[in-house]
Amino acid sequence: MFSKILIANRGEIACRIIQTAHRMGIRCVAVYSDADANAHHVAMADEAFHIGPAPSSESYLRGEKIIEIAKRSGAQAIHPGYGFLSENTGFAEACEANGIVFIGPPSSAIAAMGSKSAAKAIMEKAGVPLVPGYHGDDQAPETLRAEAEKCGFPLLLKAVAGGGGKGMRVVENIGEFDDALAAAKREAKNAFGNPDMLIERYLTQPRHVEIQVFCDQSGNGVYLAERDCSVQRRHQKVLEEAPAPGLSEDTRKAMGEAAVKAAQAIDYVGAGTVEFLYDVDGSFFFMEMNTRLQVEHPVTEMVTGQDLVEWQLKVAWGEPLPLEQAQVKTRGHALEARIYAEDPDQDFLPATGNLRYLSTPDESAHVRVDTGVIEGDEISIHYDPMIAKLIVWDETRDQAINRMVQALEHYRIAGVKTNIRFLHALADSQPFREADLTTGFIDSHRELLFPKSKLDTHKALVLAAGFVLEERKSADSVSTDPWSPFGRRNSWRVNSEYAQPLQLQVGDDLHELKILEKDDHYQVSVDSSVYNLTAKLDDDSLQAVINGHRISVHGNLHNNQLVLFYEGDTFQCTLYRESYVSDDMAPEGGLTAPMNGAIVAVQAKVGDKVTAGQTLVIMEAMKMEHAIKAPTDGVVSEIFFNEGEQVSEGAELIAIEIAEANAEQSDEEAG
Ligand code: MV4
Repeated sequence: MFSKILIANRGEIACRIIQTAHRMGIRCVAVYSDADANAHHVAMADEAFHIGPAPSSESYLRGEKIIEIAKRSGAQAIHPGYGFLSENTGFAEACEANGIVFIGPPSSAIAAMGSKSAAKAIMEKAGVPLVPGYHGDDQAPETLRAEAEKCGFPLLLKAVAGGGGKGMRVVENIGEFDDALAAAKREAKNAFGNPDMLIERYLTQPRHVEIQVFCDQSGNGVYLAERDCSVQRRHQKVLEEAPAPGLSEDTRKAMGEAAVKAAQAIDYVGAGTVEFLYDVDGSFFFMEMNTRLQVEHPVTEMVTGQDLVEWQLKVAWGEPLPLEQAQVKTRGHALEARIYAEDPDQDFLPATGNLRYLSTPDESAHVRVDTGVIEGDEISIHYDPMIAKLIVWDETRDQAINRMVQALEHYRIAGVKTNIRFLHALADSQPFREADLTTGFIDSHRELLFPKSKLDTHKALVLAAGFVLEERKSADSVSTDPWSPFGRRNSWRVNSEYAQPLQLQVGDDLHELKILEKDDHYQVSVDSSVYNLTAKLDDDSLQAVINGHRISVHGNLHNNQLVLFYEGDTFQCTLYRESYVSDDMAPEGGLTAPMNGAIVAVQAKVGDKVTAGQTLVIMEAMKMEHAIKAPTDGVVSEIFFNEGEQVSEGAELIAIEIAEANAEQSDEEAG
């Protein structure tokens, strides 16, 4: 077996490969860009080499540099993961030429699947079912038109050089054909530099079912069950599962055998995936073959009990396949959800930012988390916005869905927008539970997938108040720093005579809460409603009872931003608190800091005329902003602190000459 390999990738897949390699006693060399110097895959590897700036084209796509590092470090093989160099014939060839094993198929097999029409010709010869249509070289418009009529409508024009859903056009009838063909050719020429088209009968409600295949270097091949990846959005997979619901044993076997034939037709070696369109009537047709380990391979691992990276390493080393076809068994059902940094409410715009709070579900025989990030990591613009893959397993599909729903509720992220809520709604939806799967799933069920919040606003606000009050209490009791704002109890302490104001902003709405502390509970008023609240915070977990209803939420308070997590949903608000400078605290004509804290903003300058109640200074203390307001009308005569400075409770912030004095003074001057 190899003793040292290089992983030419980053993120979760690099980590996943290192994990198996280490379990097998193989040393791992990582490579990293500027953006990944502190990445988890680098920390996990036995050694790592810097390869360039953040953009992939200057780092993870630099094949020659990576091969040079493999040689320099003594790595005998390169695992390309998925994406980047994984399906690059030139890179596979360069590895071969430099005496380094490319952990993947021979470059000729990658090349054979590069063109759609060539791939179809190979598959046709091997007896793999194809969607009826035309994939010939004669691209004369008359020929294509005649083939279209033979094929029937609706039909699909596909760019020979296209892939992943790019360069496709549906044609409903012969009257549309000539214009559609001309437009499709123009698009294909622009996008791929090749205008050639193939014609296929258009399946209106297909499912995406793919077969995991494996071949060794002696030409043996097996299939490891199938995956249903029908739930996609713009040709991006969202949820994947194994096995495919409702597939008959006969179809499974026929599809598996067709996939192995497809792989053997191109002298395949290693892990590959043959994608099929599966039609409602049980028929299936070759779509394309992916010549790499795929993102969704874990669902296959969960149902077969096999480690596909281990298989890849064994096959690349020259060992035979670990199992024969008859020994490949599946058990139960697995689902994978891809957790992305994106905003479902803004048409899934990719999101960036710092993962300032990250809490993942506990891993077990039922729950697996494949990720390459930890709390505090940055999700940057440079790479794929996938944060993690959440994989669950159980005996039945229904139980697996319950596991997924629960695990998504235990996946909590603050600092970066994610699709977790969307995934939760999707997995928990009736049509998904009923396995009503087609490639149009997300578009057909939009109304279910963007649900209303599970918490009503009042309840959420009361929970937010409970979280803030309890967090402050625990901070009080642990603080030993005399300068810590939490060490000073008097200014924030809620007491029975004094209704503590708390301002929470949710979106554009500012809510004013009043909190009274009673012997064993709080009374929280929101608008004209009053709620009895008891709350107990343990780390990030809040147990609250609101008017006799016990609710458990998790939360994260960062500066004055609070995020609460509840049943897969998040609730966000910003905390503000009015200062309560009372007459006895404020020296005559001036105002003082009500607590230890920092000056965030000074909103007046010397000589300004101010009116009572006008905000003059904003302080930040105890993770909240406090508006310090003028106690009287007057003129600012002196400002004692600048923005950014720390002040102690009681320190004078601003001196104000009160209005009457000012008026007298002017009179004198005038007189
Ligand atoms: C099709 C099809 C219907 N009929 N071919 C999209 C990606 C590309 N690899 C093939 N695709 C399709 N080919 C025929 N003859 C529908 C799709 C398709 C699709 C396929 C799999 C998963 C999601 C999809 C979403 C839209 C369209």
